[in-house]
Amino acid sequence: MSEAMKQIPRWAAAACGLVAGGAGLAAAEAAAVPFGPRASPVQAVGAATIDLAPRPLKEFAVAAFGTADKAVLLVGIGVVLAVFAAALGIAARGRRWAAGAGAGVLALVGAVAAFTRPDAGPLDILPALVGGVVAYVALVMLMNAAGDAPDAPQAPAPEETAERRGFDRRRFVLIAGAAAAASAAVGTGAGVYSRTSAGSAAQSRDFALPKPASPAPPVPDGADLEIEGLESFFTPPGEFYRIDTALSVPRVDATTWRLRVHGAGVEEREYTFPQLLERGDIVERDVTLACVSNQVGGGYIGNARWIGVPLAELLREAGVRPPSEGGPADQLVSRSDDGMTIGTPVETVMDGRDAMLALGMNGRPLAPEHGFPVRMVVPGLYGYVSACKWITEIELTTFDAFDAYWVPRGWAAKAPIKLQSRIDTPRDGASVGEGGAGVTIAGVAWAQHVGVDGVQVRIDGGEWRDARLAEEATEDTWRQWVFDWEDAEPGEHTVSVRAMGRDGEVQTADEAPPAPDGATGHHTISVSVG
Ligand SMILES: Nc1nc2c(c(=O)[nH]1)N[C@H]1C(S)=C(S)[C@@H](COP(=O)(O)O)O[C@H]1N2
Ligand SMILES: [Mo]
Repeated sequence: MSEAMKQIPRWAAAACGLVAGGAGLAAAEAAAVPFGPRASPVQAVGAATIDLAPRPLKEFAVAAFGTADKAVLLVGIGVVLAVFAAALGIAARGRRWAAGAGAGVLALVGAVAAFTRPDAGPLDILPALVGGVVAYVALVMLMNAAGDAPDAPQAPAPEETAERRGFDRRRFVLIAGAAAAASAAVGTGAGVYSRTSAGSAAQSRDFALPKPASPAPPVPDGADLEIEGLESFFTPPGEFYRIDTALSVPRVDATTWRLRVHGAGVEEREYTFPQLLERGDIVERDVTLACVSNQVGGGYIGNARWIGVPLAELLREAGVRPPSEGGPADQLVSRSDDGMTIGTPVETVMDGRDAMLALGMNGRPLAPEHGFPVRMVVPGLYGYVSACKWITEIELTTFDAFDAYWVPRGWAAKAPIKLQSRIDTPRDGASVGEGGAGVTIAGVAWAQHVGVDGVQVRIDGGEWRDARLAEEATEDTWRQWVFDWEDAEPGEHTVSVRAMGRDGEVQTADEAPPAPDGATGHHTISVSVG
């Protein structure tokens, strides 16, 4: 008696595993619907992977995949899951206990990931458990239906059993196909439902932004040079970079949202969203946000018009004094709906700059991915030490007493934005200036809350030559510049840029990576002049 007569072919067993894994996944997604997208075991495992990943891996992911890093992670989890499920199907031939053990492992991984999320409740383990049970039951039923003999692989099966159980390829493909289709329908339905109806019911973004008591200073005409290939002064909303650890965008209900302010030297307060909207001290400001992970020449920087509550005012109301006035707290820790923690110096937030609790961006309520309903914005500090999205809590504490999320992961606790400049046009590697005409080189420079006073360009390591600066909007925004390269000779050239801060700093040539507190070096491109 051959193995094949009591066990189905390996490919069919692998297919059973895949289909059963898919059924478990679909069931888990459906079971997660009442808890919101974050309770999905896949999301939880992804989020846990992000938190556990060592810094070099995260840097690699951001550098290699940019904002698609999360999609790549989810696909990776899917591939691992598929390989595991297929192997499980093969292992379960004639050994149903293996099906149970494998499904149990998957359920456990999902449940542990869900339960250890900072925003998790005990019920969040349910979807993973449901998924595990469904995967097990589906695998056993599929293999039985396919004619695999359970639990008797060693002893040769009697003749008639083998005949009765003979593997029918056509019937198997039909059954497995139907099961796969049903899982796909349930899984897709659950995903669509939690992203649309459930998600949008929980938050309404159609409210009117308040009129600012203090409008943004007008942007001078000459602030935007309007040169082709040069990023516009205001980053187009759809192009504003997005960086966060949230695998699915938190959907926060503004009607039940609260901001709790508490900690050392504070009279504890709670604010509702309408209370913030109705305040009389709303400000509107243009601020250029930058990410510490931005490489020299990179695009994790954007300029927007923000409207919100002046943070220093709100803190003073609650009795907060900065350390320079004897306040006991030197660190403001903001917490978000998804558990992120961000630490900001209290002194910086209260030194007179336009730190705010932003309610709107570019004349509209915040988009969900940019922190709806409320986020922090502090001119001059990298996002990971200032720009908490989906903020729900502000705690006054000390840098000694608490490390925010990124600090134990190797990033600096304090991180002012570094003086930087970027060449936007021409692009690195471009062929330019055909026919001996001059070449327009243009870009942006930034030194938030200091101001940019000069930009210089250097061709082929020669003399630094002054670029022409666009009008300055404010010292909290980036500044465009242009250099007319009239004496461009045909051939290959390198072009570098550096900026000068209003405080006299000259942008360093020393190259440093983004970690631990921001990249330095000159943005340098190669061009070929025709
Ligand atoms: N809740 C939360 N807020 C966050 C982050 C995050 O991961 N979670 N990332 C920070 C980082 S690193 C940056 S650079 C900015 C980016 O803001 P944006 O996505 O709106 O451009 O948000 C900050 N706020
Ligand atoms: Mo960032």
